[in-house]
Amino acid sequence: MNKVLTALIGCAALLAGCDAPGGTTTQGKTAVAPAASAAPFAITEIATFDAPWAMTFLPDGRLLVTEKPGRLKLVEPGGRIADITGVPTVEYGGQGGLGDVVLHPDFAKNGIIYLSFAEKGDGNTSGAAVARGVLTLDGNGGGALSAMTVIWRQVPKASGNAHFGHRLAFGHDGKLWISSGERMQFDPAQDMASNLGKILRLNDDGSVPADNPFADQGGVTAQIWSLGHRNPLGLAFDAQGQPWVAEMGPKGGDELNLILRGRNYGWPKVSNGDNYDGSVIPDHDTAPQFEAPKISWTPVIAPGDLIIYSGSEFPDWQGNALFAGLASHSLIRVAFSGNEAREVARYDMGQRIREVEQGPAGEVWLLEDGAGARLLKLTDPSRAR
Ligand SMILES: [Ca+2]
Ligand SMILES: [Ca+2]
Repeated sequence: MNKVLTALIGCAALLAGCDAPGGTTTQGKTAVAPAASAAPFAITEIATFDAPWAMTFLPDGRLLVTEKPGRLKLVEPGGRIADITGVPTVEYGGQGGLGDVVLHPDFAKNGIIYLSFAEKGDGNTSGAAVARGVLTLDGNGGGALSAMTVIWRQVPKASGNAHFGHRLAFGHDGKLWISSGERMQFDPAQDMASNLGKILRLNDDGSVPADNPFADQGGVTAQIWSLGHRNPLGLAFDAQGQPWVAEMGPKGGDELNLILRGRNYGWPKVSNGDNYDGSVIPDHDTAPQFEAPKISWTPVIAPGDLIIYSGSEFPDWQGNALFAGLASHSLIRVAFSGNEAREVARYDMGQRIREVEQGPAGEVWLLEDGAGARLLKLTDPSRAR
């Protein structure tokens, strides 16, 4: 369709100023939603999908897009869509289904890709799993997966269909990092015999690196890099290789966390939000033994994804974090000063935003959420092309 929707809003039309530092601070910890910032980008609609969850770029500039019901799509930059066959069977429902897709760091040589998904267990249980296999493109615009093998599973599986997490990213260390949600079970996030509510670090084949903080304890404990997480849906590495995680809070208290080796981030013992039934969860400042978020948001932004931008299309954004905002219908930009972070812009996208990705030329790509969700490309309208 390639309809260009120029989304430039004159700064003068905004009472609250353009790109102003957002998030006035309340009680020294809670960022309040700032006024929407003027969007410095043009928006091009590329294609639409049924409940897309994630995307990643191939070296040739094409995109892989997952759809939660269990489909993997190959997308040309112009919008043509074809199917990739051989996707594992997924348990679709609620927040569960096909999740993330990432490439092996040596994909150009080995063709290996990774998928995360909700997997059915005994009775009415399910759990996140990660499989890897080889993607073969067929020359007709489509392709197939082969030798798909599950290399990781959540332990234990749980009932319900919430808080899988299951965001994947390769670190600068060449390791596969997985964000594992606590399945809305709360206490497993503090249980070292479970890998729920944790950030995990694995070798590319799913084995445990010998230098993990709890490697000598064996079992799933050895997979753990950090604990005390709720539903971490964004996972990205900064230029120094440090992992950052965006985490859905309960009623209030969405978090941006700098992930440090072996640390405990406190869920469900502390949160700057509270339970949905109104019962109080002590705030982070009452329990300094737990790592506090670098930003917490109340009202929530509902972060679905996170990247750290390094492109040339938007030079002013280099080194910034970009968040896909679900309930906030926004793209949120966060700037760093050392290891401190603050929201600097919030762009109203008018829809739930599920996923954000940086394109090959530094353009920013977004996936909306749900039925009929659009794939959008954001570019700088002032640049000649
Ligand atoms: Ca992605
Ligand atoms: Ca609280």
